[in-house]
Amino acid sequence: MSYENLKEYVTAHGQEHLLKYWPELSDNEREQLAGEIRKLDLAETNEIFRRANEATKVILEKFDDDLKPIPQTHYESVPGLNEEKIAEYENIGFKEISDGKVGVLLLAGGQATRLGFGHPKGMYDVGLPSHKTLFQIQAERILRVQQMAEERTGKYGNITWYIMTSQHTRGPTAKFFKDHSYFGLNEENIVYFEQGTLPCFDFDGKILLDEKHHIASAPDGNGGLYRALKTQGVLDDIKKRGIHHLHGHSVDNILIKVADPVFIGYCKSKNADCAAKVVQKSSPSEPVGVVCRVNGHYKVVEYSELTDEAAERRNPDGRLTFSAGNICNHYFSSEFLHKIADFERKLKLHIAKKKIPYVENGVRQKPTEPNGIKIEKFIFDVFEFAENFICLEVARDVEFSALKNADAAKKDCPSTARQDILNLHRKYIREAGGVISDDVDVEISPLLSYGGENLRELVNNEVFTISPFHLKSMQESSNGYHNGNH
Ligand code: UD2
Repeated sequence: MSYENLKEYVTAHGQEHLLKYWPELSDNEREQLAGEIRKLDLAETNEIFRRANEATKVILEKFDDDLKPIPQTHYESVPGLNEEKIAEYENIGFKEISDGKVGVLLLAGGQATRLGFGHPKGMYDVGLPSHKTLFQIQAERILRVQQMAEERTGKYGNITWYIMTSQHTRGPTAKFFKDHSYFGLNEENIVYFEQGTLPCFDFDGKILLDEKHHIASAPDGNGGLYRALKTQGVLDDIKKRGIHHLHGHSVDNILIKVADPVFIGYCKSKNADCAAKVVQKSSPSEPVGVVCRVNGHYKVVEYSELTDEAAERRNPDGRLTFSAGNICNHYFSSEFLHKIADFERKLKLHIAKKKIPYVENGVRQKPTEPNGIKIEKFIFDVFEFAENFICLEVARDVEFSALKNADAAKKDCPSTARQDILNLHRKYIREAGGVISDDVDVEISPLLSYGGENLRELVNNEVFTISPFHLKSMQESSNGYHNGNH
């Protein structure tokens, strides 16, 4: 595209300011800027701004009459299920794993801004005795669950790990995995893909320049998953490998049961196309979104959208009526993901007002107040397109502890993540007959135990006194990484 064509193109879409500094740019800089502009479909970009802006203009209506909890027929709770039922789901899940029909979609494109860590969040070490990072813990859970499935079914199957990165996290993530020999996983079963970006705008819809020759942009939110699956060839890969079930979750939940056979088995047995794991809200005012039905459609309703009456409403058994707290832990059938790809352009857009560096009078400014907007898509906004959406409630102390903030916040931070996993492991040790007091910290390697199994022989009647202590698998004690692949 010549300069004239470029100028015509941006002018036709009201974005001519993007070329304001053109005369001052070097050839390389001109090439970069022209490339970035060419990559944008400006008609679509302007439409995205319009749609996102429209969504915020709608007066925040409190849902009330239209709001219903998830019907009992579509909701089960792991703490409320008997052992036989859990074993039944688990066996179904193990069979799917052994048949190679299970994949994991890891959402690892976030920038970890609140945590204040300059690297992908999965590289974070919360200070466990082993100093394993979130990525390593998750990799080892995959290894262990593959092994358990083989023990149960007599057949070995691989889980494919699809890791969604963003422009900032792709390089360091791939390098980290390589530098750590893929934590014992087979490199072929790890597939990185990159989510897209959206330009940042001022409040009037003008695209901001981050530098004279560079457009300000940000990842398109974890709902960018659906477009990326299509554009990056992941849907084709899922088809090629014959994967039927995808477990999608955030990178920052240290207790995540990766590729959970119980969840997979539950979803398969109910023929679900989309599902969410939820935890019970701890109190009516806890600021989490709840999964519920609005006008017959499944949705996550933000706490700010609930009236106080709805937030405090209780069932006859005393439980909160709207208690299904969303934890970014989802199931998708591969068919559903293929279907969504066709209408992901209709996904709701969310606006966040942010302080976005911009260029003024040729100088890059770092604003102290929000000066523009970032637009994001959310992973859960596809619930309403599901034909058979179901929920599985899980115990918070067993399955959910998110790492969001630095320790100063005292909440959802490295200290709480570390304490939550150590508390859970103390519980597992006690359940297996071990003796451990609350001031003794023992970390159980995921290579040894995925969810408290496999411990009795090792810990029954053992008194734990050394703290901190790392209880490892045999292979781990004898060598570096255990390679669980065949
Ligand atoms: C997410 C959920 C929220 C609740 C909470 C629990 C969404 C939209 N919100 O909120 O309902 O369940 O988690 O912990 O799911 N990510 C990307 N690309 C992006 C942005 C985020 O991959 O552009 C990843 C991020 O790396 C993380 C996950 O998505 O693994 C959740 O993102 P977040 O931490 O920004 O979401 P949060 O805590 O606001």
